[in-house]
Amino acid sequence: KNDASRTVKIVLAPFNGGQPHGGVDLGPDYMLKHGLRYQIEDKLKWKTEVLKPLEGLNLENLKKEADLKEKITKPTIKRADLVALANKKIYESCRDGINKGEFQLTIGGDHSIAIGSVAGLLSRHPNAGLIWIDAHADINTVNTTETGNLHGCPVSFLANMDRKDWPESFKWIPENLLATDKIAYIGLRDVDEAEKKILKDNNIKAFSMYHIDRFGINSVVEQAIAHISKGDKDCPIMVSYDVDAIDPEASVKCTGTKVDFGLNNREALFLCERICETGNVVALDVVEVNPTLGADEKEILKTVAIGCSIVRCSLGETLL
Ligand code: 4U7
Ligand code: MN
Ligand code: MN
Ligand code: MN
Repeated sequence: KNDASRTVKIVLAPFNGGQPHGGVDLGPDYMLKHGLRYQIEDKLKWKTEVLKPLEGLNLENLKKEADLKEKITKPTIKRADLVALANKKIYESCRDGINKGEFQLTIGGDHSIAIGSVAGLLSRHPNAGLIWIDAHADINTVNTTETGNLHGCPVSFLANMDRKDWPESFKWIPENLLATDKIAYIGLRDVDEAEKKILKDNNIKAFSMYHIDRFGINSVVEQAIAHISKGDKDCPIMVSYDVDAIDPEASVKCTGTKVDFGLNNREALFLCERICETGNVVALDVVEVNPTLGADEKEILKTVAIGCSIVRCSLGETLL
């Protein structure tokens, strides 16, 4: 439970190496400049502390070096060692830098950073369930990815899929971290064929936009919570929120892999409110905010603002 300490540890993960675009590393800066910390402290009365696990890494240099090398070697997954290194740092921060009862908020960065944040959370709460809110399933393995972009693969690493084919640099990820029956997806609408097979073969609970239209967002989130909690009313919950789950026309134009016909703004925030209402949310990622992909200030502001709203609603702002 989010107990009396009411402290949010904000883990900054300004990382863009899991996908091709620059700019997604500016997500944390923009959200903080939008007043996120003030909103959490003054409006919601939580204490905040900031952790910077990637400080001291020269990410842009390391990326250039990796890209130069990979021009020749053409590996099937891109910048693997860099993604592994950054995530190991995020993992260690989330594992060691956060105390019992404190809320883990990780701000990306591209979605590959969830390898570190979720692994860190699970090292402190091994029975936690994971709700993955996204247009995409992000469960490609090192063998199925067509793009080679590791932000499309984090769930496969967390669930230990195809481990024998992982680069050595990822082997710090604990083996029995996340069971596939502790995952529930919400918002899916762009899933690769190979990913569909993985979801099916592993019987993974996945609610697409179809299910939201069919049953309504309330029923979907209820089913997702029930599925990952497995009858434990105190089961810790982690939410990994990719803003591309939200409809581009509704608010999220500044993200690297936009997909039409997503969650509307109320559905997007209702999810956070309902999950918060359980009293069991222990961690949240907000990822894939890319302020450089906006056509104008207004588009940037809309995406950044809903990113901040996701955080506040997850901390209970709108619950009476
Ligand atoms: B995101 C994709 F092929 N599936 O693997 C891939 F469509 O974190 C997209 O959800 C991944 O934004 C999107 O590259 C990753 C593609
Ligand atoms: Mn996505
Ligand atoms: Mn994602
Ligand atoms: Mn995306």
